[in-house]
Amino acid sequence: GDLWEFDPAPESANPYIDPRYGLFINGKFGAPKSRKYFDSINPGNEEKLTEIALAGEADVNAAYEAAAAAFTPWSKLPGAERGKYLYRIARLLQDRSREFAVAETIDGGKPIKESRDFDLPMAAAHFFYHAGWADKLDYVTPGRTLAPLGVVGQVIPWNFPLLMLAWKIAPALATGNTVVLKPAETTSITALKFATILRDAGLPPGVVNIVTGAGETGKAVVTHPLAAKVAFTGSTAVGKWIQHAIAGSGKKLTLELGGKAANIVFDDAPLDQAVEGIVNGIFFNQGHVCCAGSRLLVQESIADAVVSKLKIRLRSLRVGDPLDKNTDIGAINSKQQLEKIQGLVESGVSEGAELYQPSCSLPKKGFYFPPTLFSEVSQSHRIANEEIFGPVLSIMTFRTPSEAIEKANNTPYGLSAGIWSDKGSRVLKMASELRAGVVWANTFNKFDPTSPFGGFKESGFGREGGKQGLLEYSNLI
Ligand code: TXE
Repeated sequence: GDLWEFDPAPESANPYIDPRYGLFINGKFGAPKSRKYFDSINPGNEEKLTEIALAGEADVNAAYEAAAAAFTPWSKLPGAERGKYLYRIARLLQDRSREFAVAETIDGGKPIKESRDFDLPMAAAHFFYHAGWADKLDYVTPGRTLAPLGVVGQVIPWNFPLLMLAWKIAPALATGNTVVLKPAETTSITALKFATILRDAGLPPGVVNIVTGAGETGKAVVTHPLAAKVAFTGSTAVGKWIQHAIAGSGKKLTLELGGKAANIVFDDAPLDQAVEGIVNGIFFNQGHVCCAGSRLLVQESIADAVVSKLKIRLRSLRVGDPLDKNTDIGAINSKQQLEKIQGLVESGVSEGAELYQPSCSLPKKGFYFPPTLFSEVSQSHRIANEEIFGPVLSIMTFRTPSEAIEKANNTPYGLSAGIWSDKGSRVLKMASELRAGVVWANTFNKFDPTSPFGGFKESGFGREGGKQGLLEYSNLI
């Protein structure tokens, strides 16, 4: 830590990771006023990685004051100047992508091939895309322009730590806002490393402030009087709490919450391609994906064939060391999340669904869970209704398209869905009837900064990405 200015730090366990991280406020790292730190561990082997500052209310307040002071000069910069910073940030992320991918994988448990090939390139792509918008805000809605809101408070989850940061920070900066962001407590490292990129990009102090901690710190971020807007991605329970907590405050709010997406496979689908899509839909990132295809709805006539192909495919998935380039399923992010998955899987067995897990040897240390299928699932089972957020697929069948729609929509969530069919007219009709923010056809888990992402119903509201995402950070004038 060349950035460390206060407390003496212990020895580092990893060359990519500082032994202790402070808070990043007003362009500098510093000790929290609370003087408290918490341990961050590697979920792949349960070893301690680093110590992270626990921001209290006074720290969050200092971050907001820095962001408020930075707002006027930042928002008055010509858009092209703001764009230059975003381009620089994007290029620095590309330059350091290997280091960031390794840190993301050690800290969060996701396979290195995913952090290397997905998280890092997508995070850079979000900064490039929004860099291009910064001087074109007059073109978002012809005849009108976008005015920034002020300071935005952002709280993000642990499943795509750096990518969720990019989804939040890039549009906020492009539109001229300043930021106070809190990463999730189990995955703060890449956000803190990102602060060094901001410094290297020469971003003016206070434009982005990173405060770390758990729920109490999150509460202080979302309820702060200086927050003009709150953007949250996380559990539905916390999203609802935030909505109540800031009701009437005048803060703008976007929520991106949980999901229970249906992947719907018709008998005319290209089956092998569908099986790959189903596997990717539920096992990508250990199933820690809000839009994961966690319910498979398969047409009855092909159900046996699809289930047996899936079982064969599952036997070839490699579960284990997240840093191994061949790993398909890495570590579950935390002990708490592992226990949640185990509990829901037990409920599936006790409620009468049929469990399939290929035999695989899991590492002795670390949080691991094998790829899991449940067939004979009924709509009343907990595993058909609750977000498991793990590598567990619940399989149900349908006979007609209308039955598929009814079952797919039979959930309080509405984030995404997938349709597999050779028939274009069927795909279009289904897509118009599915109550989901994203509908994929003959593919799954495809993302792009140009495409707005967000939910229906209890999956939240507001869109991230595309030009709709810019409107969430602006007043249209
Ligand atoms: O989420 P939390 P948890 C779902 C998934 C998972 C479950 C629980 O089903 O199993 O939620 O995960 C911060 N005010 N998703 O408990 O608590 C917290 O510090 C403000 C789906 O980890 O919602 C973290 O930064 N902030 C989801 C962030 O909220 C608060 C991704 C998310 O943590 C807060 C994550 C409060 N009162 C979990 N309490 C998705 N949509 O992808 C906590 N936080």
